[in-house]
This record gives sequence, structure tokens and C-alpha cells, in this order.
Amino acid sequence: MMLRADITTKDPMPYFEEHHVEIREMVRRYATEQVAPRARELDETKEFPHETVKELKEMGLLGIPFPEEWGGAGLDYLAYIVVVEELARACGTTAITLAAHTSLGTNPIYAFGTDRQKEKYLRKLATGEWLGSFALTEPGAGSDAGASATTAVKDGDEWVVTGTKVYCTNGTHAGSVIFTARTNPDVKGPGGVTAFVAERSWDGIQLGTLEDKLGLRASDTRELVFDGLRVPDENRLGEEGSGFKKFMQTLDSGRISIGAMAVGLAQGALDVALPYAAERKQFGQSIGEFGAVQERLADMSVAVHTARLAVYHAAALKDRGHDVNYAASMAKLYASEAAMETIDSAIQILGGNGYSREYPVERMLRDCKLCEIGEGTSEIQRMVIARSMLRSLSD
Ligand code: COS
Repeated sequence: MMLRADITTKDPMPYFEEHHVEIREMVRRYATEQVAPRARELDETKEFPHETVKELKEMGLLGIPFPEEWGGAGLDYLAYIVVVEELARACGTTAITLAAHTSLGTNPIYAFGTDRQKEKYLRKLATGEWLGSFALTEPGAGSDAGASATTAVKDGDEWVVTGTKVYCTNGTHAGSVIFTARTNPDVKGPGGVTAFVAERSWDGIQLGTLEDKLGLRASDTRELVFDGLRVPDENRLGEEGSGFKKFMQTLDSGRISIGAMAVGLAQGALDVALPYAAERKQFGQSIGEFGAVQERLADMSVAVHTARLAVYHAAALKDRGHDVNYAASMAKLYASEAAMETIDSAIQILGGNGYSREYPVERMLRDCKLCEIGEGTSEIQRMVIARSMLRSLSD
């Protein structure tokens, strides 16, 4: 399937500099020619896209927002966001694999790591030699992420870690795992939690269940079991007790990329629905001439455009050093819900064809559902937004 240039991305973007336009063109071409043709097979076979990850590495796309001195591309967060969007437009699995690696599996080491940790891990991650993964959620600590039951007990210069983490994207294929564990049993809730980085190959990390999911079916979502895992204290990310806040800050940025995924998936659905509406004839005319279909097309375009602006705005704020807690949650919430409606409309326009696997829109709907759940459900985003609004009254 060929992706078509669309009216919403033809407009110049006020946030864009030349490198944003260039990277968008490069990735759009790559995604159209190489990623989109593989998407259906990935969905059906659930086989991890090793070949695509190798190509992303060769294109220097696995370390977009990290400095060149650490092996990254030295670009900004907006450039990374644009890449996630363009990949999602072709294949959700590919987009989430890159996004989880970059903003969750690598960014915490760049943002919070010591020079030694950066030398040891950031370089491998930013060059794409390793994929990164991030382990926060536990069977009993989902939305209530501070309720972590994983423990790390100090033993000399090491921590002995015991617990189970779930939904770890790239968990099987990652070289490193960034995780939280409770280091102070006397402090209940978020304050007793510390962040660490471990190597996936270390004894004491066992591979648990591989998830069989509604969408993003070839992305690697894995349970990781820590059973007597020994982590040197030099692999602690930040001060003891600061892990929850560090993970929340990480998610603030990560949520922008989930918004970008939603925008890309919705745009992908619009790419299919628009020419379909123009070409499909019923009652002697193209269905795009019917008011009911035109209303849908217009609403879809407004939704994608508005979501894109919210996502780019949050990324631009991050690039300018601002706190994105509020902006990122708004962008993720709006983009994921608008994208679900947009893709649902695309299916409706295509009718029986939309419901069939012959067209990619049903896959896009399944893939997009994750955007309303992963990195904080819509309910959590509303909580974050409202708390932020209330806090502003006393600022
Ligand atoms: N950045 C920095 N600090 C933050 C923060 C953020 N984004 N969010 C919270 N904190 C701080 C708070 O300021 C508070 O600090 P103090 O103790 O010094 O006052 C501390 O962290 C605890 O915060 P809070 O009381 O708000 O924690 P809650 O337990 O109420 O949880 C929510 C807050 C619900 C927002 C959080 O648990 C959350 O985001 N849950 C969803 C988790 C998620 O997204 N999971 C998906 C993982 S993808 S693998």
C-alpha cells in the first residue's frame, strides 16, 4: 500500500527547522517502501521485526535525541517524535519498538545516569548496538505505579533484587533493563522506590510470559522475573528513594511519543480512507460526495491536525527545557482518543472492506488501543492534568 502525501502535513510547520523536514522525508520514504509492506505479516506472524530494527540502527534512528558524543544523532526531541509518527503511519509495532527503546529504555540513562553509566550503557543504546527496555509495571502495581512490591536489599556493594515486572517492551531482545525496586521497606508508597539499570543477560533475570496482544502484535512485550538478581550499587540511577520521581519524569517525555504514535496511526487510516471515499462508487457516485462521508472526512482531518499540534507543542516545550507534565498528558490523552475515533471512522467509510484484514485499518484500530492504555491510561492522564491545574492555583 502506498502512503499518500496528505493535506495536513503539506502545510509548513511553524515548529519545524530544516532537519525536521529532512528527517520526516527520509523516514516517510523508508516507512512507505520498507515498513508498510511488512506490517500485515508482522501482525499475523507476531515475529519480532529484527530486520527493521537493524535498518533503523543503520539509519542512525535508535539514538535520535542523544548527543553525538554518546553515539546519538544529536538531534532534538521533536525530530524523534516526527520519526515515531512516520513509522506509526506505516506500522504500529515498528513505532512502539523504537519509542520504548528511546524514551523509556535509553532516556533515563541520558537524563539521570553518571558518566560511567553513560559510557557503559548509553553509547551501546544510542548507537543501536543494544535495544533498551524499561520495567515499572508489576502485577499489583499498574496505574498505582508507586505500589511496587519488587525489593532490592543491600548486600555489600550490591543490591539483591526480587520481584516480577510485566509489560516490558523489548524485554526479550534488550541489552539493558531500567527498573524500579523498593529499597526502603519502612517507607510505603513512592518514596521508598529506587531506580537501577541491569544487563538483560545477567543471571537472576528470567524471561516470564510473552504477551499475546490485541494489537502491536509483533512488538516484544514480556514479563521479566528478578530472582536473586545482583546489581552493583554503581548501577543505581540517582539517589536512593528517587526512583519513582525519575520514572514519572521519564513517562512525562515518553507520553509525547505515545501521542505521536496515535497521530501516525490516525494519519495512516486517513491515508486509506480519503482515496477510498473518492474512488468507491455507490448509487452511481463516489461515496465521498455524500454528506455523511464528507462530515467524517472533515472531522478526521481536524482531529489528526489538532492532535499533531498538541504532540509537537509538547515536544517543542521539552526541547526548550520546560516541564512537560501537563502538556504531555494533554497531548497523549487527546491524540489517543481522537485517533481511536478517526480510525473507527476510516473503518466505517470502508464498510465491509474496513472490517476485513485486506485493508490495514482494522489493524490500526487494534494497534491504537494501546495508546489509550500504555504509559498511563486515559484515566491517569486526566488525573495528571487535573492535579496540575489545581496545583497551578497555589503556584
Ligand atoms: N515528575 C516529577 N515528580 C513527580 C511526578 C512527575 N511527573 N509525578 C509525581 N511526582 C512526585 C510528586 O511530586 C510526589 O513528590 P513528593 O512526595 O516530594 O511530594 C511524588 O512523586 C509522589 O507523587 P504522587 O503523590 O502524585 O503519586 P501517586 O502515587 O498519587 O501517583 C500517578 C501519581 C497516578 C500520576 C502515577 O502513579 C502514574 O503516573 N501512574 C501511571 C503509571 C504509568 O503510566 N504506567 C505505565 C508504565 S508504561 S511501562
